[in-house]
Amino acid sequence: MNPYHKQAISDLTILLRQAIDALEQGGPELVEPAKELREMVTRPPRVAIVGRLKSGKSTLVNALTQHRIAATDSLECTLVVSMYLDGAPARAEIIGLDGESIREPLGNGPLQKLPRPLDEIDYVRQYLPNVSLRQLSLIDTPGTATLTVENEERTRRMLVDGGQDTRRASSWADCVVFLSDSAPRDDERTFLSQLGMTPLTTVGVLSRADSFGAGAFGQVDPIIFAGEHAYKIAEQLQSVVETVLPLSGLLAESASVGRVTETLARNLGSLVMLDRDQVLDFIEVDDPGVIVRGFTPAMRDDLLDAVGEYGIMAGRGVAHQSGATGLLKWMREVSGIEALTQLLTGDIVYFAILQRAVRMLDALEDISNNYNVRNHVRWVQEVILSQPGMHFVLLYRSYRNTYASNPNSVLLPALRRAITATNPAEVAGLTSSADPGVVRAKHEEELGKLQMLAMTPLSAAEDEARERLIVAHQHALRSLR
Ligand SMILES: Nc1nc2c(ncn2[C@@H]2O[C@H](COP(=O)(O)OP(=O)(O)O)[C@@H](O)[C@H]2O)c(=O)[nH]1
Ligand SMILES: [Mg+2]
Repeated sequence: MNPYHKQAISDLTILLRQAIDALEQGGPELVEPAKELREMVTRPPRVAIVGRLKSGKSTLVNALTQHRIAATDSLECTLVVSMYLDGAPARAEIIGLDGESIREPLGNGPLQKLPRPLDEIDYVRQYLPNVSLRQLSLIDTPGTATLTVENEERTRRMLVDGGQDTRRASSWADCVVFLSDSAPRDDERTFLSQLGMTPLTTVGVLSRADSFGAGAFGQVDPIIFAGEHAYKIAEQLQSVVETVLPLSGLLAESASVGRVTETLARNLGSLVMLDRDQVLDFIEVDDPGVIVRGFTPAMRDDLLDAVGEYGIMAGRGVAHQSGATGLLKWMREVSGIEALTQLLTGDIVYFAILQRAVRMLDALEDISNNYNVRNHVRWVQEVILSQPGMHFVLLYRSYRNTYASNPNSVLLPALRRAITATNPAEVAGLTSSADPGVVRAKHEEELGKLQMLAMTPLSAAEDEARERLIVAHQHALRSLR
């Protein structure tokens, strides 16, 4: 992450905490909301993983945490919303719709059974001492837009309805990973737009890349093909995501959770001399020993479970040549998990922090509707909104609101630039090495355009965005002097 953004995160967190401390002073009714908000702004940012049933969400959770914590088979545990957080001892808290919480110790693997009937459960919180979760906690969802309406309902209850409920602020997601193994459908786009995110806080993933197109035995490498196709999906999702990355969650998970042993690599390597048709036969015949002497069906199933058809076809050469170490390295690289991890631990963390700061402003607005505490909350709002440290939060709020009101607004590129900029030149869309005179002229030009926009019909969100941008350019101009 950019060091400038790192500093901004810690400054902003202090500011928000001070506001929450002040909020709490307003009376006993504000103690609970303050507690929720405090938890929200101090915990690690949280990414929600969404997508259809079987798009590879839970597999990705395991790959990201390098631990088999999320169930991926057809257990009932895959049907609930699960939150994964850093914490010891490893345990699950099953939260009922009645608010009651049941605690279960967690062994080495995923939660096996639910202590209550599925329809009585709100969500599950799972704690695990885990370095990745310390940076970014996760919400795994049972799926959207599937044939199973209940899954969709559970997911929506957490992310859409729950996302509007201030009493659940500490459970809110700050950014989203959207998995899809084909072109996204209209209902998925609608669902994504209801999450209140922006392209800066939403990452698209073309999942199951290893079986994309014609798969492991087709003419072209499925992962490379998926990489090319990802651009098309990114175009279709233009107002929702900025990038779509191809990912083989299966290869990533197996490489991350210790499934690749020397024995497995040796078995895989022993297939190196087969041609394409023989590999197909090897996968399909009852007894693979007739193709490769000594190979049992159990050994083959183990290989298929760990690396899939693509891993067998494309990974056997690597396994033969460089053993388990080389195979692991190859799996991490081709799976796409390194690129995704880099993205999720990069600047998106900063945008997630801006997102949640905006959500805190939303929450304050919501709480201020309570007549008894209105004056106190209004005062807190006024104080926080007047802080110079809120500049980027307010820009981001304009960006989010402008997206919601008009996803094609001409103001969006400028807003994005102003939010992501780390120096005055970038606010104007130039690089930091640009000549100060040129930078100044560009700012003047942008200001002129913004002034002209006042003559055209704008939505309320765009109107506010226009004003914020004027402030941003003026601010940048001043700091050039
Ligand atoms: N070939 C292949 N299979 C995958 C991949 N990701 C997940 N799967 C398999 O698809 C099934 C469903 O995955 P899961 O992560 O549970 O999907 P979820 O319903 O979205 O959580 C499991 O059997 C996984 O092993 C992938 O990238 N490639
Ligand atoms: Mg799942």
